[in-house]
Amino acid sequence: MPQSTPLYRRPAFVFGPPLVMAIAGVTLLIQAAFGAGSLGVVKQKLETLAEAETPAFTIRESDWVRAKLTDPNSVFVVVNKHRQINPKSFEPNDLVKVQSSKTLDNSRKLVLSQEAASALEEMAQGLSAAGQGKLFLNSAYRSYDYQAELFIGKVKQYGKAEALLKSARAGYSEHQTGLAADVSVPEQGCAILACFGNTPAGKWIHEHSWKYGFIVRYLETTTSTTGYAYEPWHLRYVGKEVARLYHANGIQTLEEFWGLPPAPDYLSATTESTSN
Ligand code: DAL
Ligand code: ZN
Repeated sequence: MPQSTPLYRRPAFVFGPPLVMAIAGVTLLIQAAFGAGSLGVVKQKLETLAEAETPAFTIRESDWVRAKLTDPNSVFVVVNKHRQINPKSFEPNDLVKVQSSKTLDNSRKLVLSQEAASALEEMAQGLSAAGQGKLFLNSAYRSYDYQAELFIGKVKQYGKAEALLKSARAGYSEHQTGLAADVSVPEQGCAILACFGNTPAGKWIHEHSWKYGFIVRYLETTTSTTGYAYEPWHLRYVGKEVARLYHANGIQTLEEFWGLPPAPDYLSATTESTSN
């Protein structure tokens, strides 16, 4: 009887067929997914998909959302030199003290609207985790009367023309909504100065604050739209969805985002006895 010999197969015979089938399967899947055979077309389809990930901000077409642009209780509210807060003496009803922590110094005991406060605390953690130091909260919610005092002080200090570039009149400051925060990182210097934008922390805030729902509201390039000089320290909480779309579409002002007219100057009817 012929002796049976042990069955020996070369690895190519053992692994070859499943490998070929797997490659064929993946190719078929790609073809099914993209409806094309050539790699060039697949690449083109992938590029188109990547482009589509820059989301269109159709949110601004929604009547429900647009109605909120004048609502000071909404994170969508737009306040500028044409858009006084209504009512002008508005006070948010959900102000909370921003929590001091290892990553955030709120020794001034300032308050913000609840959602903005939590977002700022979260951002301070992100900033510190990125090795950018401890966030200091310089200014947050400001009442109508306090804003009036600040504006008068700026006029005395700089003259009216310069004051108008630096400070809002009472009733026209985002700070009155409880959604704006002025921040610094004292160990890096330039607190509440334009050079803050060139510090590592200022750059980090410019690049990452959107992830927490903030925008840097007054850029170097946007004075002709907002009427204010560069303020790399002034963050406006707009909510994570708007901030994400704002960032993804390279938007520079809320006016542009919402399709509103530029507001470089107050309208001529604006007369505020407390803040002229
Ligand atoms: N400094 C900003 C413009 C404000 O006063 O609200
Ligand atoms: Zn500010």
